Amino acid sequence: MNIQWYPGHMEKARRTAEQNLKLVDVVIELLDARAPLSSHNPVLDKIASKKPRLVVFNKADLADEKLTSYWLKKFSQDSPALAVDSKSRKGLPYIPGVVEKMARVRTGRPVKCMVLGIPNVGKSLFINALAKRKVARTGNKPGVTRGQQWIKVGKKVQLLDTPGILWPKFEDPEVGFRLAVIAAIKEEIYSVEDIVFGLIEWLNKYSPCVWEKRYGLYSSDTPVEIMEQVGRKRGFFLAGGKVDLNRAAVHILKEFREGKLGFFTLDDS
Ligand SMILES: Nc1nc2c(ncn2[C@@H]2O[C@H](COP(=O)(O)OP(=O)(O)O)[C@@H](O)[C@H]2O)c(=O)[nH]1
Ligand SMILES: [Mg+2]
Repeated sequence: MNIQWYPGHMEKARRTAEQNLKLVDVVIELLDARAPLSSHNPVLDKIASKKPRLVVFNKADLADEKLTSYWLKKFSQDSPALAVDSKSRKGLPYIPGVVEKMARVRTGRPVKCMVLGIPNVGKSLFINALAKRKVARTGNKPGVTRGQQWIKVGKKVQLLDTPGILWPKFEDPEVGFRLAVIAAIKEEIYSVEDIVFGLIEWLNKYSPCVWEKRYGLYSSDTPVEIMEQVGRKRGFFLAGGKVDLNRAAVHILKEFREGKLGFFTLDDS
């Protein structure tokens, strides 16, 4: 599986982000708690190396708690790092205080922060949840935020929402796979069946009991057999009576992303 996605609008977004960096005191890098290593954009280390950086693991509600603690410890060796769930606002109240301290602005003007992260990591929801109103547009498809806008969080902090940015080449194919699983890559770029094939193999290795727990399957089988059994259980049939494997794959991926199979972190220690 070799997934690559770096369309022109992303290169443009990277250039804009690089220019706007001059205006900000702190960079808030939003990572996906389910893949904190794979969702880190190496380009940031080049364009934002001089700015204080706060690392925020978003979607912590969907990740493996133990691995979240493990990765937070690792990341906090380089910069402050914390985990949040923007949906329930868990962890968010700490953010303004942390960025104020990091910025050390003495003139009383608001601290300016830029929120950067891969597509669909939750930048817009994170900002809306912090601002406690719907100012940034959100969506469950990568590529919803196109322009840039400053948003006030209380009197002391201002945030800049940005479009998601990936990087020109995923050196490790596993990174492309993990980013596809967490929905950071546009669907048209990959085959859902291929991704789910890999996901089933991964789950068979790390948590083989999910199939029994969620779908009542009692034997551990090959990915195609599992897709087929899930399709049968859910009644996904093609004309002629064969199981609709594509529909089964789409269903499994959707349920995994919603946390219905459990809470997992794809980047292991
Ligand atoms: N479960 C969960 N879902 C989240 C969280 N943050 C964002 N989302 C969802 O992730 C999707 C993408 O969010 P959005 O803010 O548009 O991402 P952006 O592309 O980075 O701006 C939306 O469906 C959000 O509801 C979170 O902390 N937990
Ligand atoms: Mg957005």
